[in-house]
Amino acid sequence: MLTEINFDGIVGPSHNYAGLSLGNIASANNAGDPSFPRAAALQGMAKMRGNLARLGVQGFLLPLPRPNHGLLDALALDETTPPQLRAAAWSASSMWTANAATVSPAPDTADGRCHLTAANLVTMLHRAQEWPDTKRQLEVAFGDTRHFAIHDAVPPTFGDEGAANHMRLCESHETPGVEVFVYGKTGGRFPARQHEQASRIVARRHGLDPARTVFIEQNPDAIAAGAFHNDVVAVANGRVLFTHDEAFADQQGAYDAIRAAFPALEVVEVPSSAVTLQEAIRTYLFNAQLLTLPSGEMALIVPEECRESPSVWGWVETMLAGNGPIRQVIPVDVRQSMANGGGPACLRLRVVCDPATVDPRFLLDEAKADLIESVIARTWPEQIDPSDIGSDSLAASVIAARLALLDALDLAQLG
Ligand code: SUG
Repeated sequence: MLTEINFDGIVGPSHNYAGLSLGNIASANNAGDPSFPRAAALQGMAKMRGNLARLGVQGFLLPLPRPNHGLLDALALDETTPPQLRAAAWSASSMWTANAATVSPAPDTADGRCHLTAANLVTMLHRAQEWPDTKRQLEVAFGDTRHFAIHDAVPPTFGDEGAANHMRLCESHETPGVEVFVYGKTGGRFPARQHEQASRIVARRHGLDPARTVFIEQNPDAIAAGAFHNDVVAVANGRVLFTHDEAFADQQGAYDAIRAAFPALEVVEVPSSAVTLQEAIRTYLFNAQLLTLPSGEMALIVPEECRESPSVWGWVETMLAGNGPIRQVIPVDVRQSMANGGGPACLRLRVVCDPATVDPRFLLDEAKADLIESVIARTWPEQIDPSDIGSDSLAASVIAARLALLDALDLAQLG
């Protein structure tokens, strides 16, 4: 039985606010603030527990090794080096697993396996270091080569940000779906992180049927407003595309192109007159997990920030009073991640597969959630101030914390 499993990134012990992501408004606004890694990781665990209870299945991926000594050496740091360069090697950004890889489920691919391409994330230094370690972890979690194929990242300079710019529409997970790749064009005030050719390379590698593959341009105004990934302004699940009306360069053209490949498409569009692009980006209404519950109803898992916004919550209440496909809206507290521009959807990688084919060490149950939380509570730093980045004592404690988690989960091989 193929089912969708959300693999959430466990927030790493070096989680901090270094302002590393140009074009990510939250990251810029919170640069230099103290961070709270333990609280951050526990917020992520609470979200996972909620979805485990709702869906009966939940996966996770582990933090990558930080500080990254290979990167620190390569940067030849000295006292003249800007602090952001050092901070890059300390970033816990692998928590946003929507950027770990692009995933094409088995029914969509030519060889009938689920294909994953690690995202190169080349636009940002702190993210470009992720993919070799990410790929190593994917090869363990999805190591059964009868069911999975794991690819290297797309070569530079074609920026690829993984599932954050990829949506899948389907009638059921057992049947072929339509995969939608959203890319940006350079030239605006902020970087366009997803290159069209990267998306096309991923689609070809995965053996997707061109008749069921759609390529769409992001709205340059959305990128300029802070939608550095398409999943900040749109999310899809089943037959439903939930989107802001300024998400795509040609909004109607985008709907027409998707509908040509997927006639059952249902669009839930939020007009700018109800929620401005700026408010959508501030609250991350669209960086939501759109879930199909066992009852068949759809639920939207949104950040708490949405409930506090009169315009966003007003739209939500009006939407719920109607008879659209989204029947529940559930706020969750992921404020520590949000302060770096990562909402509920950034924190998860969706993999449609048979859970029995996944390495069980990456699947969560209540007992394992207790275990992970106890390691986090015992070993994750409570607070990191920007001036701590680079200190030997902090390095020792974040390295030890991660290794304690790997040990507890019998995954020391990733050390
Ligand atoms: O790549 N933030 C991440 C947020 C990623 C969100 N993911 C999705 N939308 N799918 C990024 O910009 C901030 C790190 C810092 O500034 O310290 C950061 O990397």
